[in-house]
Amino acid sequence: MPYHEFECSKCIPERKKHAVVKGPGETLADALPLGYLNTIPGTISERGCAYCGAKHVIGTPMKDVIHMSHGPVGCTYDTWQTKRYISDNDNFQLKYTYATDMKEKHIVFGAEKLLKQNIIEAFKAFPNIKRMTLYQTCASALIGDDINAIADEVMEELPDVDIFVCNSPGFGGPSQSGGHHKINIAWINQKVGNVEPKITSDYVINYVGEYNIQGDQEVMVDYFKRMGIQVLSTFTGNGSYDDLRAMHRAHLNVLECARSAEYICNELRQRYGTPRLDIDGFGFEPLSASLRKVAMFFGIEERAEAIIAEETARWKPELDWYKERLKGKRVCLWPGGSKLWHWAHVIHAEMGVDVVSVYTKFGHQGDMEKGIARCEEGALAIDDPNELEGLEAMYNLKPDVIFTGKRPGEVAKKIRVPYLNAHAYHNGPYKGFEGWVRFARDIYNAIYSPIHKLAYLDISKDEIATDKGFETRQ
Ligand code: CFM
Repeated sequence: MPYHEFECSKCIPERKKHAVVKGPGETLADALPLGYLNTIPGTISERGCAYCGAKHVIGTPMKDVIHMSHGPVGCTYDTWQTKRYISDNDNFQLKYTYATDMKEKHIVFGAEKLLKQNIIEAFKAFPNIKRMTLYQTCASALIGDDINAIADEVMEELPDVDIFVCNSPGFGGPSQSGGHHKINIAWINQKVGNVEPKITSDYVINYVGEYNIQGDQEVMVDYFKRMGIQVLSTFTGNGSYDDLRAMHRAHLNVLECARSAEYICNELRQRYGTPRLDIDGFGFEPLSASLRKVAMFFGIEERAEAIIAEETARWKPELDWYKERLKGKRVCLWPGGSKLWHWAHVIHAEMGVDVVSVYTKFGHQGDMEKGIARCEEGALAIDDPNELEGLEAMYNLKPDVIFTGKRPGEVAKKIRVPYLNAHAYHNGPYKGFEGWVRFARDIYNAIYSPIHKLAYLDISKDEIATDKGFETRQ
């Protein structure tokens, strides 16, 4: 499997081993792109930082919590702008964002007083909310503010509140993935085991590594409920702080995104003996297999079969309608982490598209290994690409659509490549049987939308767009 050298990155020799082309009959052992390394200075990586991974990916989907960043106000920006992890409490966690707003003078004189004042002010402003997560940022970590001590002080003064402290400043890992790890471990160390839940079923799970993007969690929890399973907590989409303190009482951890949340599952297994079962909510076959696996664990197979039969009968004809029209379309599958392997094979098998490239911004080599194993021969696999590499790949591969985030997505639009939001989705949820059809519909609309014709229209000329292309106005 030859490494692929980008023309635009010839001047950055460190990039040489970060991309490969999947050759015919080659084994993954021949060459895997390097991965999960420190970002190379000068490549203008599009990764997030370890604070972002901890707070914006895993912390803030928790719904009944004030999420406070101790740092400059800009660090909270993502909360409002780019995330779509909705919740059934009127999206409290998405509506507000909190920062201590550190300035230069705090760097000189310290910001612990400022932090305490902010915490108390936030609890006063929202008297119904008694839980808080507190995040270290680069600025407050560098000056050595002791946020644990302040949290303890406040909890002593206000006995009805509970505060979780996350020490994952931006520089604390090669990418957001380092932050995932830190918050997983911090949560189990500080909070799990502190609350005793009410058990209402013989079958009790934690649903882990699921962030309720546009309602994914609600779709999946509905299946579990129909099977008679109690979902004790969701780590963390639409999840409740106190439910997540009771994770130790589940019989099984059902793990969706292994990239971001396998750490807590592994710890729960070690400390409490709870088994981990990896599942996949994307795609009819993987989802059916997942429901079967969960059911098999509890010996309730017939309940899973009933749901699979009902949902497949309802949604499969629609999926096939889209598959017919998407066959052979060329796709670049360019998400952040685990979606390259969650999606690569199943979109080919169930929607007929060909995956001509996979990339991951912060995945580990194991993620890349799975992604490459599941995409088409000849596909280009890239670790932590920069904008110019992405552009070069699109010019060479000429995809019909790319699945990626909104920043690279805007770049794609500029060269008239349709893009679909792989992170926050367009019209999600994408999980579940219905969700998978929604995904297919979004792909179909992205590729066939007449808007692309208009995008090519040069309004300085006297042209109109028609079904057959462009014609001169009469
Ligand atoms: Fe897991 Fe995620 Fe992902 Fe991820 Fe993410 Fe995300 Fe993603 Mo954006 S936890 S690794 S850090 S599936 S936020 S919900 S879409 S890059 S592929």
